[in-house]
Amino acid sequence: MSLFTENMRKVFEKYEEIIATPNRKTDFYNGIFDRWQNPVLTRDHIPPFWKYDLDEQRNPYFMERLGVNAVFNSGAIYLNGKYYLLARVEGNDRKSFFAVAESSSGTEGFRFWDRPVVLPDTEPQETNVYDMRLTKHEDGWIYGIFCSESKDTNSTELSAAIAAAGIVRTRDLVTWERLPNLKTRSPQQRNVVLHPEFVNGKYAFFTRPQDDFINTGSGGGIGFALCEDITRPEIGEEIIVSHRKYHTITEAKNGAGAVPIKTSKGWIHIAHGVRNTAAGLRYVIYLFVTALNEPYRLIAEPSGFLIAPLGEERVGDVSNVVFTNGAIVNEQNEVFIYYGSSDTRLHVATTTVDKLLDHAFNTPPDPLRSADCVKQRMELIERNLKLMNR
Ligand code: BGC
Ligand code: BMA
Repeated sequence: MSLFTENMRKVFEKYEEIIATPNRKTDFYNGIFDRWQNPVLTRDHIPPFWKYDLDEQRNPYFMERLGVNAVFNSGAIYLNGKYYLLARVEGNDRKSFFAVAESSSGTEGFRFWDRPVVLPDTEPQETNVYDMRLTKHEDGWIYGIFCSESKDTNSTELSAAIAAAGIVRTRDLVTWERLPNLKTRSPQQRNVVLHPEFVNGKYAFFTRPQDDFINTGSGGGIGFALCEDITRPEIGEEIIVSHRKYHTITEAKNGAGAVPIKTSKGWIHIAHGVRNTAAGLRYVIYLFVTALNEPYRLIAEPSGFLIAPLGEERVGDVSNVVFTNGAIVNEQNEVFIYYGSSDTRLHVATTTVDKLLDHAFNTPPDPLRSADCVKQRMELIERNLKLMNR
């Protein structure tokens, strides 16, 4: 066997091994959700034929020609009993693209389809695309809303960029129709999510109005706005649903994550909050609930984070980050929250709709000051001490 053939065999073997690796819950416990041992997608899940030239003449050393650096923040959708992830795949060249991976369990065995998604290239100034949210809309389409990033040519700074919300739709995750980017009053838009139902007969978007590419400036908060015509997408005033707050997990910014989950008690939102630290931005995942008939009206926001970076999740290309843009609920009301860690890999946390609602309505809101937080905790401790006969 030639060295080429031998190396190719090894690479394909390792790839199959990775996909076949069973996953199991870790012993992490907080009663709210379970963490799993292995990430569900990593760069090692990328099919070797996306990276290597398999032609021995052209690639005698069996080298990677187009490496993949990371697989992380993924949209998610449940179709015909299968779990689909619309992953953010980042090449060694730092550009991201989208690809569909499929599993029958939701916690393991995710395999990418043979070809990544080829988006219609309708925005000539667009440099990068990432973080797609997949919405199964009541109009019958599956929409993908993603960040469409372009260079800010009005700035002299090389890295200045503009983020807008790109929109595509599909019936099968194979053929994608691209609509114009969303027009909003805010100069920057990231983390836009399409609500799955019409609100007052209109398309409804969760947004994140922002003044600057990184800093929210005077803007910020998770917004909400209506749109008349999705094929000429434009929104007017954005009202704030979940605010940024001083000295909380959302102080620097926050943004919608997974598509809202409909329950008997309201819409569950799984979002992210960011604070700034001496070590850079820290991203955590938090949860809030909005009213069933008024999905823009906050009815519960338990204090603190739901998921924060832990152990190995803390380290990666952009350390101290967990980020979600996709969750799935199956027929058993089990919830699969897919979250990227440190812009490097994708994990799953599992729970149930009932547990998330219990957490949402029975964890008290953040009282915003240490003194009040101690009071809140003392009530819990005193009640428990009585139960413990102390
Ligand atoms: C990166 C994103 C990041 C954003 C803001 C983009 O260029 O690709 O991952 O969220 O900058 O930092
Ligand atoms: C953002 C997101 C994510 C990323 C995070 C941390 O603003 O849009 O893509 O995970 O920053 O880099």
